[in-house]
Amino acid sequence: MFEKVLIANRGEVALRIHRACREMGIRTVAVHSEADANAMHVRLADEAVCIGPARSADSYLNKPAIISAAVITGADAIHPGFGFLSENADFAEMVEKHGITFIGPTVDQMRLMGDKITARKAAKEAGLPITEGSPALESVEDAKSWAEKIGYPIIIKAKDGGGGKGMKIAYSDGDIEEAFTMAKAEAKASFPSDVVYMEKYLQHPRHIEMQVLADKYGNVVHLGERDCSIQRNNQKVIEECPSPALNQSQRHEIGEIVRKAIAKIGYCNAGTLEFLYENGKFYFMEMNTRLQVEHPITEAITGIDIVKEQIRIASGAHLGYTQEDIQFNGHAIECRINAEDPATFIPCPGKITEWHAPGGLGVRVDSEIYSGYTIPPFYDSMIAKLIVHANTRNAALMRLRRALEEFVIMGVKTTIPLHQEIISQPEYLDGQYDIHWLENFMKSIQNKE
Ligand code: MV4
Repeated sequence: MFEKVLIANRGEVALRIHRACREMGIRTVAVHSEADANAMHVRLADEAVCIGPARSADSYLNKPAIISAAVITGADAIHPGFGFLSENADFAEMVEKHGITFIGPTVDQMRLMGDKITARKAAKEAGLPITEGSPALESVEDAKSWAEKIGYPIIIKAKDGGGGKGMKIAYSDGDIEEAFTMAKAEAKASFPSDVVYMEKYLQHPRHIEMQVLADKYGNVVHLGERDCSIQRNNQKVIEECPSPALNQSQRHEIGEIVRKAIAKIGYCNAGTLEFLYENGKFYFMEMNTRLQVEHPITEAITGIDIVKEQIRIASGAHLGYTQEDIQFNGHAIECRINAEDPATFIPCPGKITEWHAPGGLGVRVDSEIYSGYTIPPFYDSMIAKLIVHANTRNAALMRLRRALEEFVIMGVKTTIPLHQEIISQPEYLDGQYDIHWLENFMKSIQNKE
């Protein structure tokens, strides 16, 4: 097992990784920007190294500075968390070249899944259900002929995309030229490559993702699904598991398909397969080769510590259990609490003058915040995750309502009132929502005012 792990991240996930390491008897190295010297995980880590100025590009994305910090402190592994360098294959390659273990899949697996065209090909060959799609599009004419073949509506996406940037929808032949040109221009501005491709566009899907764990010896388990359809601007807002849309046999069916596919691809460590789900069918979208923000709801219903498993797997341990050993207990829901105006989503950094987190049975709060902490304006506005777990979905909803009521955060605006609104809507209570529900709901309340 590793003796010392460097945590290449900030915020609540840095603290989450520190906690896993501590419980495994592993020493921790925090890295931080000049703006994060007072962060909780920096205080708790055994050692801390300042890696640069506030701007992420100068610190949390500064590969040589992070690797130097690992070398200087003698860390034998780096956990990248999520965001920042967590899916950067070049970084993982540099880490490994320095004789340090990257806690994640192999560099080749990261490259395969990072390119959406090769990821789709690998997924299809491994037996995953997928939308009709094209290879790289060469020209407007090429795009038109693929759209004819696939049938409208279609969506054009960037090969290096993900998270929604640069996607353009076309409903007919007349939309193609603009969609193709705009998608390519946005890809060129945002990503290393301006290559784009096309898929059949699904108009009212849910976003359902499957969590997997795989060791280096071909053992694979799935930890069930998470329904992440409650989102806005490609930012998830509330996630839950199990999905209200699936029954036990559908879960088992997609779970086995995913398990076989992951084994065939030879993927190792934790991963998430994102699907769109419409009319009872799954369609593979992309695979995230990292820990996800919403991993705690899966931990709640399975009892498995996903971060510890990532570390164990990276150190060469065997999974040590099979699919039959995984039990799904009850229902879990996560609310992402952001320091934002709940109506406009404009970030609201500043000093937390008062902080009281809810507690009690089945309540987990993952946050770096403490009373008197000042949220810096340079990073993501998520300041806490509230996770509730109970025997049934209804009991989890009641628990979530009371936990949100107990939460006290003073000094900055937060999205807590938005969460309270969402979870009192009949559609949410019935589990009747798709990926567009929240944006439509927000529009409807703005029109009333
Ligand atoms: C789609 C889609 C409909 N059909 N692909 C958005 C993020 C990126 N990962 C892929 N996305 C989508 N791809 C096809 N073929 C709709 C979306 C989409 C979406 C997906 C999941 C969660 C929220 C979303 C919001 C808008 C669009």
